[in-house]
Amino acid sequence: MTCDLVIGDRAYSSWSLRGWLLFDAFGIPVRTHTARLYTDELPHLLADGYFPGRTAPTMRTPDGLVVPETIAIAEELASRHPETGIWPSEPAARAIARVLAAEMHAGFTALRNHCPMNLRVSYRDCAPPAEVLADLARIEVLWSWARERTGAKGPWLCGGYSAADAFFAPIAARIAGYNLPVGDEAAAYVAAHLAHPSFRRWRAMGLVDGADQPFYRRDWPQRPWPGPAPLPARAVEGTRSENAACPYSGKPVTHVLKLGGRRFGFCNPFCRDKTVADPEAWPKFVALLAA
Ligand SMILES: N[C@@H](CCC(=O)N[C@@H](CS)C(=O)NCC(=O)O)C(=O)O
Repeated sequence: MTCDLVIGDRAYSSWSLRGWLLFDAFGIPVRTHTARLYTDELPHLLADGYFPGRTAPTMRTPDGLVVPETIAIAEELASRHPETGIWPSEPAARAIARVLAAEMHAGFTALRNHCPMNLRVSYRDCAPPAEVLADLARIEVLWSWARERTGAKGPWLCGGYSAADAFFAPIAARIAGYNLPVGDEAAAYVAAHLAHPSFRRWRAMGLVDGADQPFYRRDWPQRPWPGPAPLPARAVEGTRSENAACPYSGKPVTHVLKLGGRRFGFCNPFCRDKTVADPEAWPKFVALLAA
């Protein structure tokens, strides 16, 4: 029994990223349906069984309940899958994680408007105005407060990875993508997000699932993406590969990549290309590589 989740372009839709992380980072299976933003794809998709959803993400549960609004998706998934730790089990940490997610859901519009999420580039300098710096300062206050109050020792805000972290993943992506000025503690938190396996998988898909959206283009000077460098894979012609079956579906190979002189095959171009974008993000491909 698997939920459906309507999402927008992975490179740009920050709310879709949050919604999807609430599944992938907690091991909950999901079937995604992608609609390209700034087209009529989203209303069309949502008209087909997702009433009253209007935005991405919108979830439909296996029993047919439609849940739009990311904060509601978090609550509903946490109720249905309490064992996954979407919210921390310790009461104070849980309350704090909820405060963080709620403030993120409601706020930081200056930062969100000046720096729309774009996982395809990183800018050296985006000339952040005072309102953006004020949003950043508030975010750092919340992050430090959460760590101090919950006694979090690891990379995440309230102990283990929780919905609070899923909600702030797109902010971490913006800090990385726009080189926004933050202190050491926040910078380490951003680095943890960029290295998180689910985030890497989402970004790898976002790098290859459609053309660039002109709305997000900025003329600021660019720099390399500051996250983990991907292994140097590239797409190649032909179907010759050392594996006969796609590592993801088990179907026959139709598309191939080359990595370290070896050829690996997949059953469709998207799965090949998302693997080229970040080979180490995909456990089944890593297993194939190690074989
Ligand atoms: N408050 C909503 C915001 C969702 C949202 O604004 N999603 C954007 C994509 S990131 C969207 O669907 N935009 C298309 C539209 O509004 O028509 C949530 O928490 O899920």
